Amino acid sequence: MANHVDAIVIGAGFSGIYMTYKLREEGFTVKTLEKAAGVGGVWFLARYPGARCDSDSIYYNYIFSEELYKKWSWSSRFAAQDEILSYLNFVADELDVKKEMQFNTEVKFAIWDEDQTKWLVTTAQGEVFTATYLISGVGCLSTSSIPNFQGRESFKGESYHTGNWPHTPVDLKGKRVGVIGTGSSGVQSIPVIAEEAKEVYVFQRTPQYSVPTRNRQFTEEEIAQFKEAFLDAREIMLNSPSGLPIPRSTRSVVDTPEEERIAILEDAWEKGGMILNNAFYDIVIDPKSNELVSEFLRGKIREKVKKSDVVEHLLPYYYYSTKRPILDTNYHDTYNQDHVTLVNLRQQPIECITENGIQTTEKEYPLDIIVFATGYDAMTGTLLKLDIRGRNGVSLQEKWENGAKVETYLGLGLAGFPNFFTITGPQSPSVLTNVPTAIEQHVEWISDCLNYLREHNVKTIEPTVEAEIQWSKQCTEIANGTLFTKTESWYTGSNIDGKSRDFLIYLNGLDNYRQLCNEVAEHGYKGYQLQYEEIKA
Ligand code: NA7
Repeated sequence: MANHVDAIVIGAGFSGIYMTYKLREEGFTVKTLEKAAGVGGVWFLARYPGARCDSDSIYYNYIFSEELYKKWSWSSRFAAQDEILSYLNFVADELDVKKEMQFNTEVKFAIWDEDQTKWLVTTAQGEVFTATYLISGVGCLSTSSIPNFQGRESFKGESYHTGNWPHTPVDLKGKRVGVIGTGSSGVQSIPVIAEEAKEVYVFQRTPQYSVPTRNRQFTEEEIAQFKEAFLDAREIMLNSPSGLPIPRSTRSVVDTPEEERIAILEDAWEKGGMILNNAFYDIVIDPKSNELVSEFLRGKIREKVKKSDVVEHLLPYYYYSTKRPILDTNYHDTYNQDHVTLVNLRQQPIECITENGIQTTEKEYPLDIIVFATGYDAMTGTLLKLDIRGRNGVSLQEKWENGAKVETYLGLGLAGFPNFFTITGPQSPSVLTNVPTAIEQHVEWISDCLNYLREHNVKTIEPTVEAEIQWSKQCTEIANGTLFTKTESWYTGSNIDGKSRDFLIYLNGLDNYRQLCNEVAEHGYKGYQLQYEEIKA
């Protein structure tokens, strides 16, 4: 049948590229549908000034192929967006997967056809595809969010969201730029915007902890060393909780004598990157431990910010690391510059956006450009937008009660949605790991699963309701034993007005998770129900 394939993959980011390749190599026919004009996923879209990855670049890549790894060389410790996008294009070309991909193609509906046991996928352009399997590679942070500020449409200047930045340069020279939001995107972009703009106004709702990236260019010798050490590093990454070559810490903050604790924190601070938040095991478990680390980081902000009337507004009070840990280059130092103004929205909330700029309860800030660094409808936003309908026409919105009751099995599958898989779906380790490593684990597990189904003449696979309930309960219980659930963040969904609060990340580490997934497969897909083909005599 025309337009029928074994598997449709939605999205051509890190997940979609590898999933497409893996299935094609296993002899399945694949069609990958991507809304954007090229590969890259979030790295295609989030081109804001200063956009950079927060995992060391030598680990922020595919590790399934030694040959592929050794063909690419990162220029610096933390790669900028354009280099990551070049890398993803390089991989897609090396693996020759673009021929399976259709760009500028937005999936609108995916409906399970009970009689024909296949998915009917309709695009915004009106094309219809059918597939035995449907695989989501839409990522956890792909639906950008702009809060519903009154009067937004009336603004006469330019406005951009960091997650959907124009592909042509934005001229900031001589402009008055307002940035709303101080998450990773705001913290990365503000110092770079301040280098060009005439005036910068940062509209901050929550002050942030931040650790320096200590970004630097690699030498030829270092690059050769990384390639030499690849196999060892991969082994540790595959068996670590974070997917990075950082072993599980056994050190408690409170139980470490003060002098030693400070020395560890200072060392992590000097090294930069994600070392500090992984230095102790109880930072996000024990409030006392958390406070000691939080205070250490507040001390660093006090040292950096020279303006005494500004620094007090920049001191964070939430539990460190319960919002996504932030890495920066000169973020807090930026507030020492006279053309940079901090607006504390806790004291003067935004009332509305006017045709000239931003009106708070205290005054109007005239602006030429507004940058919305206001984040994403994370974890579930994109999936819920897709309109996926499983058995009996039940939509994902209905199943998840519009996000109020999100349940999955392993973050990989959904009861009532046969032959549907979610790469880094809700309730998998996803964003609390080095995401490419988590993606590889899911892609390989899904590919093995499809092979098993083919070999065993299985027509459909889907989780049982019981397995889903148990898994969701387990994820919630683990999360409730931490401080994550006590903070307003995109991890909990509280960044989106009206979104239900839920913590949708499996927190026991990628190493334990990998083992659980392997056990499920080894036991003939325990927790799933399988429907077999009728074998004709
Ligand atoms: P984040 O981390 O969700 O940050 C969004 C920021 O926008 C954050 O400072 C929010 O303040 C602020 N925000 C959101 N809504 C509002 C309203 N209504 N008013 C004022 N300020 C608001 O998104 P990012 O893009 O920075 O980072 C997301 C991930 O992308 C990042 O972790 C990387 O993995 C890549 P709040 O803290 O909620 O008070």
